[in-house]
Amino acid sequence: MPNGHTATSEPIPVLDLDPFSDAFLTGPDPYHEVLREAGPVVYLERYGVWAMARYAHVHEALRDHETYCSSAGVGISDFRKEKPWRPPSLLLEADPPAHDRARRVAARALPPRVVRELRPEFLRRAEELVRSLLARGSFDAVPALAEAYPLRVFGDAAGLPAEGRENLLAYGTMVFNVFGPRNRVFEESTAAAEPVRAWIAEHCEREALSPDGLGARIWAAVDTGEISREEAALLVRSLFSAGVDTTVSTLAAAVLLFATHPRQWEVLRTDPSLAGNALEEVIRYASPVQTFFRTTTREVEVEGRRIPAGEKVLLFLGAANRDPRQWDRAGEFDITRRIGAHVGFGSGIHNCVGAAFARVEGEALVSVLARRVTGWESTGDPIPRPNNTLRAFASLPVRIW
Ligand code: PQP
Repeated sequence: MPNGHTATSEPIPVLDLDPFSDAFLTGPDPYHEVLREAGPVVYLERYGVWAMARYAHVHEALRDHETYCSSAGVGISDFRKEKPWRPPSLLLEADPPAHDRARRVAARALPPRVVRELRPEFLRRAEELVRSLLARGSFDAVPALAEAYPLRVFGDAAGLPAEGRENLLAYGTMVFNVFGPRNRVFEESTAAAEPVRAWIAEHCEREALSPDGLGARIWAAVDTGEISREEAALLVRSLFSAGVDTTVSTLAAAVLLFATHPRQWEVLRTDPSLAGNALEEVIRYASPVQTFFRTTTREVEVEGRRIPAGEKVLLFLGAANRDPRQWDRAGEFDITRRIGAHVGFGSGIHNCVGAAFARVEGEALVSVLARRVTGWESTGDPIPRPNNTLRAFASLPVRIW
């Protein structure tokens, strides 16, 4: 339990808020404000975890990996007390020095040159997709755009066969739900992904991957003796866990924002070179990855509030990215703003290793949309899809012209 009032420690508000309830997950923004305004640190009594929602403290915790470690898991489950549901990720659920070796191998699979060289292919696929969507006029942007494009371009880049790659969706949805508590979405997505787990495991193997893709680039580190075969398969698993649901959520958020901010669309259409900044603003504003946990390795003080050692701390990236202490008009979607260092891709040693890939992938599609699509409208209610980590959508009916 948090400290009460003592001479050396500020009180920490105890909240009964459930950040994994359907209400919170499908409409987090007002709750984020409550969390930010409650104080630098709060205690969530329902789960027995601590939480931070202001930019400065989330940013500081992300950068202080020695105090706020990842090896006890970056979900609510404490790997020191509970058996992980799968062998821990060598990247995400690791601390230095083990983390750094895996990170080097992953980073080498996605160097700037490789990402740059993928852009023409991303643009071709984006053109192809947008042409077919314009011909349809009305469609559900979740399957038809937000899922279709990453499955195609990420699946191809990773080196996956066309057949079965949609399995990445159910797998990713489970991965991101399992960072949360055992609630309905945890249980349902775990059951839904059960039938695809064997396919995922098989496609982490070298023989299942094309010899020129990102998966093969990870496997190449086995030949140099840097990693074992088991480690290569686990790193490819990271690629599959991370590569699709994140960008699907980002593109769904982009569609909803464009459809509901016609003046912003007009600005982008007039100057498609703003596509990169527009995508960045979508990521700041929507924070497709909403939260991650860390675990304290020592007692730590945050503005005079004490968090004991060995505690789970929930970092609200999404709340931090709209902290009015950090941005003017933080709650406004403005594709022309100077965005600066949002934490949508994390920060510090665990910052997103796929960020450059995701940015080029997203920017290619947004720039093609900007050049081809005159306008958007919602033709039905957006249907959120509650997920314990992602801001996600089940359905976004739209019309484009
Ligand atoms: C947001 C790694 C990264 C990427 C893994 C894993 C899972 C998810 C993510 C989250 N991730 N962007 O399993 O190693």
